[in-house]
Amino acid sequence: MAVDDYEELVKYYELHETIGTGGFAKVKLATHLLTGEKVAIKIMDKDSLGDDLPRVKTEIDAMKNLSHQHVCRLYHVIETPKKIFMVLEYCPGGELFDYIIAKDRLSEDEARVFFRQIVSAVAYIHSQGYAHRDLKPENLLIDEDHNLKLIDFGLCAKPKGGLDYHLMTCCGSPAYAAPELIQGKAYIGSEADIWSMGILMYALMCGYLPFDDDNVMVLYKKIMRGKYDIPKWLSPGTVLLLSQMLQVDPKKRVSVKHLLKHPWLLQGYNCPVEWYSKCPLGYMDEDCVTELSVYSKHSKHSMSCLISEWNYDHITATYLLLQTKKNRGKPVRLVRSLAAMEPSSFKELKSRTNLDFEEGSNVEQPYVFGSMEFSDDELFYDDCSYSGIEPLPSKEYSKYRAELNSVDSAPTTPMSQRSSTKKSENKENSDTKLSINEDPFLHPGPWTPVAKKKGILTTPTHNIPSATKEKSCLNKDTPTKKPIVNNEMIPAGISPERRCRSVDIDLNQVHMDSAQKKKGTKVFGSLERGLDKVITMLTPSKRKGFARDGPRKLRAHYNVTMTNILNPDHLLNEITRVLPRKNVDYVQKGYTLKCKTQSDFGKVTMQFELEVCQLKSEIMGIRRQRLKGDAWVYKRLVEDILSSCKV
Ligand code: H91
Repeated sequence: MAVDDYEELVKYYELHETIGTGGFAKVKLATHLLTGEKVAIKIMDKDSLGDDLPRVKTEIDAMKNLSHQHVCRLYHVIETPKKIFMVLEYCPGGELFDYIIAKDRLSEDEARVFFRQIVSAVAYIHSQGYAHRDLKPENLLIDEDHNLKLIDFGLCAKPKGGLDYHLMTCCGSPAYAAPELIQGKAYIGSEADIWSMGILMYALMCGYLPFDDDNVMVLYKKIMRGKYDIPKWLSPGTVLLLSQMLQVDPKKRVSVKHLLKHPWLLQGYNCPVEWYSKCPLGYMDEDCVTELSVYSKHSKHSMSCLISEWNYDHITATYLLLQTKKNRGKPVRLVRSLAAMEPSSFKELKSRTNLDFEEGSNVEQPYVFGSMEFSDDELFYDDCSYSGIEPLPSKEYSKYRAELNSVDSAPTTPMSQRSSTKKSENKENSDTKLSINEDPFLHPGPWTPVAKKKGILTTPTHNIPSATKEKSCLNKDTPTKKPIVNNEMIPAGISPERRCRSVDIDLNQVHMDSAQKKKGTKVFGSLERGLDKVITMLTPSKRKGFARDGPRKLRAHYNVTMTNILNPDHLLNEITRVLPRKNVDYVQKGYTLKCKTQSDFGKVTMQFELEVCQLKSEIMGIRRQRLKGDAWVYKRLVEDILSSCKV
């Protein structure tokens, strides 16, 4: 990892382990330093993106325009000469796909809870003029409240003339593709999404796909015929709804508008699906603005001007994460400790862990800066600059906050009109000194000017001699464009490589009812059926049971299969005996087997991990995680491997 590329990122986030890969991206767990909130960071390497670059641009543009309770939220976009980082809402429950297969299939009632959320998200994105075009359970994540969040907008489309205009590009996953799409006909994006939702609903309630085949041509024929099995456990109401969504003729397909109040979706609820956004774009929460202004010693008016630029920079991220905190009932406070901003070496001296964020042990600690040296560049700024914007100590803070609330009547709510399309207006209203892209939350230590290397997402458009301007490959028609400073300041002395160090948080630390530890025969669902616990993050300091030489101690999770083998080495040997027979290559790292399959041409078709772990009462388990490849093919392969093991 080139430290340089991560320099900007680690100013604001502490990076943890990789939690997944999605095609051309790697996704890491991280902690936002100022709020202590967990985020997922999608990391893309520009050189490797090649033809996928437009997809990234599409995704970023779409996500900047979407804000909905069932759409994964984009907080921050960072572009460096080599990398693009997207800081996203973290969903600890992982993919809906894994959840379905762990349970075999969902009951009608549970499927309805999820399906209402899917309809809500899709109706919302359609209302914003977008078609998703890749709806599938792998693209729906489960958040900490067990709610769904739609991800992966790389294939979405926003037809210029509106969503009723025809599209031509055939995209998405074949098994979820509508008949008109695979025939290469012009199609309406929203109608194609309804078909995919039909496939999704079938997968939720059956645990397999209605149209499936290893041979894509055979699969396409099945889709075009539109005939699928109806298992006996589906209720007549479910069968009816499926048939309305899986209509080969798109004109006969049910519309989203009808879905919102479809009798199947209303059962047990007496209200239509709420599709409107509960967190509209541009909304500004007064408490959050106040906290940000107090913290950075800006007036509330200046702060709201800065926020309302919605540049998806650190200001946007800090505001949105603070709002997330508030929505979860946590205190609307930014971390007032050195640890959030200081060089990581200092942080280690205090041996601070992530637990501090969660348990708030030093969240409220006052932080007083010692004497600071300022570089010449610092003198360039005044009231709205870096100088004197360190967080106030607690006592002063309360006083300042009270004063601010009584004198500053800057409009902070409601801001529903201040959507991204209104940005220019807001910009005009803002204090000109603030229109430069400084980060008012950063440590005002000895500052070092850093020339923006290759600003292709947020191209600096002023203050730079035109000859030296470099063009962003992503910002051609990004709605938000504002002039930003090209000599952005960063605190000197930060050691990014330290912040990048993974703390190896365990994603599989979940609780399990002992009653649920029944032994079954199915590899995925049955053993763990009923386990729908939210993942509990454990910090390194909590991981006392971690034995270096033995398998990791994990709690049961729907990604962990239990075995009746007591010896971890026997279990490991058994798996490594079976893997070559299934044409799976693997590399062993402790008790983790990093597995991959390859096509005849050497292309990696699937990547996943199998890890022998210790569950409660000496029971050995196998944690599985898909990193790359088709989810259903992975399901079959891992089922095959694990059922071939004598466990
Ligand atoms: N699939 C399509 O594996 C294969 C936990 C986890 C937690 C996440 C938040 C956001 C995203 C992924 C998360 C995640 C790709 C996210 C959002 C967008 C996006 C991408 C990822 C995988 C990649 C890793 C994902 C799940 C989907 C985990 N992931 N574990 N929070 O485009 Cl918008 Cl690629």
